[in-house]
Order: sequence, then structure tokens, then C-alpha cells
Amino acid sequence: MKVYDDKYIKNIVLLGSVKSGKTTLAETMVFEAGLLKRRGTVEDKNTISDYHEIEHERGNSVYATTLHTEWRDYKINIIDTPGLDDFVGEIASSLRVAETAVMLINAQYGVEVGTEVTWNYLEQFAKPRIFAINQVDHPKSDYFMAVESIREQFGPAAVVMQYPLNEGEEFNAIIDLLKMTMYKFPAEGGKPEKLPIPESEKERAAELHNQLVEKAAENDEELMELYFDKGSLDEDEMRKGLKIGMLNRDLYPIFCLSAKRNMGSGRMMGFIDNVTPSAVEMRPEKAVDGREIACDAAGPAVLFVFKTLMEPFLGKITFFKVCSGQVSEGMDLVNSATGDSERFNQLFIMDGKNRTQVSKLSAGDIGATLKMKNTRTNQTLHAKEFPVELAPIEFPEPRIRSAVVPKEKKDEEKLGEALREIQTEDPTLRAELAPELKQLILWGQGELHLALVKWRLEKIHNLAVEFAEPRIPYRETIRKAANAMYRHKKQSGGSGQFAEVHLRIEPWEEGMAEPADLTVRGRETIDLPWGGKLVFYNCIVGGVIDNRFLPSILKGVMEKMQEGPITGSYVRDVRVMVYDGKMHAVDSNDISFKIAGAQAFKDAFRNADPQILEPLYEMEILVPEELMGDVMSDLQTRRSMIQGMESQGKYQIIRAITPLAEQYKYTTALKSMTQGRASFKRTFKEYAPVPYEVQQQLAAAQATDA
Ligand SMILES: Nc1nc2c(ncn2[C@@H]2O[C@H](COP(=O)(O)OP(=O)(O)OP(=O)(O)O)[C@@H](O)[C@H]2O)c(=O)[nH]1
Ligand SMILES: [Mg+2]
Repeated sequence: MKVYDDKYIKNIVLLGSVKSGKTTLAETMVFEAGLLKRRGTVEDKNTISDYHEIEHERGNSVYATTLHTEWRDYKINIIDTPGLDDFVGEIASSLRVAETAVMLINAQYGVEVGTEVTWNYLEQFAKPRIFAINQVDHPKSDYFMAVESIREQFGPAAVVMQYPLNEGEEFNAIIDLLKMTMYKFPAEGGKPEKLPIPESEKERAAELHNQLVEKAAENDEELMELYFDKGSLDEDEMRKGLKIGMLNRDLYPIFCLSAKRNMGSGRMMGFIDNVTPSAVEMRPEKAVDGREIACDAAGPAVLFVFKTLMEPFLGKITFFKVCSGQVSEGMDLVNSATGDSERFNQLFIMDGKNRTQVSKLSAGDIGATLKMKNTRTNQTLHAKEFPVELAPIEFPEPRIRSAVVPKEKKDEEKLGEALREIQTEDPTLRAELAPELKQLILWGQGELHLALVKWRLEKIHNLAVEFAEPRIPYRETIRKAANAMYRHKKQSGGSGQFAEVHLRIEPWEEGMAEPADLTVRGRETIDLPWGGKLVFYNCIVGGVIDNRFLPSILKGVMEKMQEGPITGSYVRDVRVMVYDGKMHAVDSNDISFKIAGAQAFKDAFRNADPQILEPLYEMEILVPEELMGDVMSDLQTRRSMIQGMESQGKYQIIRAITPLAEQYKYTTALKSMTQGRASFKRTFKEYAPVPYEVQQQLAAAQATDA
């Protein structure tokens, strides 16, 4: 395999909504370059990119896949990402290492929902971008509608580079506004014939050409002057202006494609070669300590690990970008997070599941290695003498949760281990054992995301599991004050047990006054790990209980705080005043006071008008205008409080506060309500009292459980 100089390597990421044609385009780009004899299709389940069984089962990409093509003197590394926003982690990590994003837009629909998440990452990582309007051969294709939708959503920086001729089923030519040429394709696609622009199109082409020239000139003073002098720019001058504009992210060229018929990909690859920036031309990488790491093959070796994947038979594959220096076979680099040395026994270029072994990879390139045990996604590997940690990717928080149970109880431990491993591959996933819920909870981005985890557990880890409805982490508190006393007394042979505790409990709130009618001799404020507070007062007078027993009473109280008397949930926001009691010179001990404290607390709690609290989440739902009504009425059935609405282009953003208990499988419900055209995110807001009926139901359910 030819070794490419860093200036001749371009890394692109294909982004875009589900079924816009990313995988088909990737395949076409490799085929068109002559690196593939037969072009695979998504339908035939034989593309380079969608090589996982689950991708064949679903007909969607699920993983981001790296592959490469070679066009003229350049190597173009392509990362084909899944369009489903369940796999946003794959999108973010791919974007992090590519220089240019190619955003595919389906010519039938224009900009679809979900792009704003991707867009935020593009902005965060400051990446140049190209739009590619694909499927212009589709009978329902509407190219200029799609152009308008891009402009509406992303502003005037988007500028038309090309447009289709005979759009729809008859599509066979592209008018290119940079070259002012018509590319006419043979019926089977591939290499076009270059022809003059037909008379009928001249006027429109000239007008769009001028817009493009102006846009290219805008980015550079010298070009601006040239443009004023000559009234135009030549091709090279335009390329220069386009490149500066793209690097400043003030210009997004729009291309036109039929990936399926192999029409237009060659021209776009030519543009990627000649105009889109290479890693050398990009802003240097930022290190956590603020240093800048320039892409320089002669610099110290610095690699960023953007992805790891466990494959059956192969084991773990570690994907990285060489950000500086070179990596060669047999080299040792240090992991900045662990301080451990990692050896590169073999180096590969990955094209889907195919590996090509190489001896060396240089700055600006993307590669992979095997058997790297202790390195995870988002970590930096560096030369020993050049310690550095590159800015990691901030992955989005999980949006949904489910309980996961092994079909066989004996697999519990194995399941925990497998999930730990899957989490190291996928930072958008979280698994935690929730002791209060007595469930293993899996957090992810959507039901499909979790379905993929299940699939991996079954196929790769040989573990049969089931998903179950996760319990809700309720809390308990009280609404009024109550007193209770408890005497613990036991006479069983030898020494007995004796303790008597009188206490009062009250609802606690920030800034409340100290108890007025009691003598406060000590106070301990405990920030509860599950949220809220417990304030514990020693109000004992006359030494009726020794100071040394107070910690035992608190222990007893804490025990009950961890298992609330109504539903067994955690208790929060109460204060407890121990104000009286009795002890016995011989029989009193720690355990007796703990028991008495716990029981007194429990009795008082029951009389203090207990209240169950539930977690509320702030939801933000992006939905096409015409579907807003359906989504709103569904929200109302979920005990939501609508906070407001705001329009964004053709979309509405609905903000609502909804109890977690009403959100089980919401992503699926939303998908089916909107045919997948809406997206949502949510963040925890607060705990709030459940309505009376819900409290009755929960208390009754607990009573039958017990
Ligand atoms: N008519 C037409 N169909 C296309 C074109 N490109 C892709 N398709 C079809 O669109 C469907 C989806 O194509 P994919 O390449 O899987 O799309 P994708 O963007 O990778 O989809 P996800 O991986 O699910 O996000 C397939 O049936 C393709 O054959 C095109 O240019 N024209
Ligand atoms: Mg795909």
C-alpha cells in the first residue's frame, strides 16, 4: 500500500439522517476509484461499511465504519456513520478525527430532524463541512427545495456548487458552477463526459456561478480586490477562496449526487482532494493543559483513540488518529490516562472488516491496532518523552434507561463484567447496579441503542438477557412534625438490652430556624448521597442519654432513611431532634440505642404525613410543526406540564416537565407518533410530590409486596 504524505491525506466523515445514502456513497467512492470490482448495495447486505450482522438484520448502519479510497494522488479516509441518533456516540467520535464533514441531505425531504445535534458537535470541534444532496435520481427529488431547507436551517454560508439536470428518474447530468461545465453520465454512472453548459441552462448557471464567486471572494482581501478589478475569479482563485471560507466555517459548498447510480461522487472526491483542508491545514489539536499540538509528521508521536470495538474472533480493535509524529510496528507509546506503556504489535488500515497491514502511519492518518488491553475510547497515547493529553470528546448524557436481567441467575456476575467491557467501548452507555431499586439499570441513547447492547451480550458474550421496566427511584419525605418514643428492652439470660429514645421529626427546608422549644446541644447536617438533607439534633437535657449513644441513634435513623417506611425508597429532607430518653447503667449499649432510634424514627415518620416524591425531568422535544398536536396530547397523558413552545424553521421545540415514571419507552413512542421525524433530550430537574392517587397506588403496591 502506498504511503501518503500528510498533505495528501484527507479524512472525511459522512453524516446525515437515516437512509440518506451514506453507506451507499461510501461504497460508490471506493468503487469509483477502482478499489472494488463489484459495488455492494445495502439491499444485498454486501457493502464494505455495513458488515455487521445486526446491520444486515436492521438495514441500517449501527456502527461508524472506517474505510478509505484513493482519488488521484490523495488518500481519502472515510468514516461512514449511522444516521440513527441512538448512535450519537459513534457520530461524535468520528467527527472528532475527521477534518471535513460531508452532510448528506435526502433530496426528497431536505434537512431532516436530528441534524442540530450533529451540528453542535461540528461547531464544538470547529470542523469545515460540505453538503451533499443525494438521491436526485429519485422521482420525488426536489433539489432546490433541499437547498432552501439547508439555508433556512444553517444560514447563508451554504452556497450551491452544483445542480442536477433532468432531476428525478431521468437524472443524468450535473451542472458544475466552479468549472462551469456540464458532467453528463452514461446510464450505468461512473466517468462523465465533460460538455459545455446547454443554452437553456446558461442564464441560471451564470447567476449561480456569480453567487459562488462572490462567496469565494468574500473570505480574503486579496481575492476581493481581484474580484472587483476583474469582475470575476479564475478556478484556482475560487478554490483558494473556497478553502479559506471552509476553514473559517463561513462557507459550506452544496454538491449534488446520486450515490446509487454512481453519478457525482468523482467530482466531489476531486473537490475533497483539491479544496477541503488536510489535517496539516487545520487548527492544531488542543491539549487539556492548553498546549497546541500541530499535525506534523516530524513531531513527537501523539495519537488519539476515537473508537474501540470488540469483534468475535479478533478481539478488541483500537482505532486511532495520528495527530502528530508517526507510529510504526513494534513501537511503545504511553497512555496518558493510565501511565501504562502500550505496544503496537501490528498496524492496520481498516476497510470495514478487511484489514491491510502497514508498517507505519503518519500524522494526519487514521489506523487501527489489535490487542491493546488497557486503552479506551477518548484516551491519548504519546511518545514517552512527550507527555500530553488531548482534549477528550464530551459525550452526551444517556436519555433512557431500562432494567436488564440475565435469563439465568447464575449469569449475574458475568453480566456485570460484560457490561463493564461494553461501556469501555461506548461512552454514551452507562450500567449501574441500583441497590435501592434492586435492579441492574442500563442507561443509553434510545431503545435501539439498548437493543444493540442486548444483541452484543447475546452474540459476543454468550449471555441471554431480558429487559424489564426499570423501577422508579422514588423518595420519601414528611409534611408535618410528629413525635415518637420507643423503648427497646430485652432480658435474655446474662446482660440485657435497654434503650429508650424520644424524638421529634420535622420537614427540613433550607434556611429554617433552629427548633425554638428545645435546647440544642449538638447538630449534625448530613448531605445525603441520594439528594436532600438530614439534620440530626442532640437536644438531650440532664444527661438522660449519654453523648456516646447519640451516634448509635443516628445510625438507627439512617438505616430507616435508606429504606423509607412507605415504599422502601430513600428518605430526604427531614430533621430529627432527640430530646429525651432513658438508659440503664448495665444493659444499655450501642445496638440497643440503634434499634430504639430506628423504631422511634419509623413510628414518628408514619405520623408525620409522609409524602412520596418522584423525579421530574425537563424534556425538550423537536417536532415538525404539523405533528405538534399529537406530541402535545400524548404529553398530557403523561402528567406533563408544558412549559412553552418555540418555533425553529419548520420545527417546533416543545418544553415540558414530565415525571420519569411516565417516560418508559418514550423514544419508541415518539418515533411511532412522528415516523421518526422528532427528537428529544431530557435532563433531571427535581424531586416533587406525587399526586394523591399515585401515592395511594404506590403505598398499596408496597403493602402487597411486603
Ligand atoms: N434512489 C436512490 N436511492 C438511494 C441513493 N442512495 C442510497 N439510496 C437508497 O437509500 C437507502 C438507504 O441507503 P443507505 O446507504 O443505507 O443510507 P444510510 O444513510 O447509510 O442509512 P443509515 O445507515 O441507516 O443511516 C437504500 O435503499 C439505498 O439503496 C440514491 O442516490 N438514489
Ligand atoms: Mg448507513
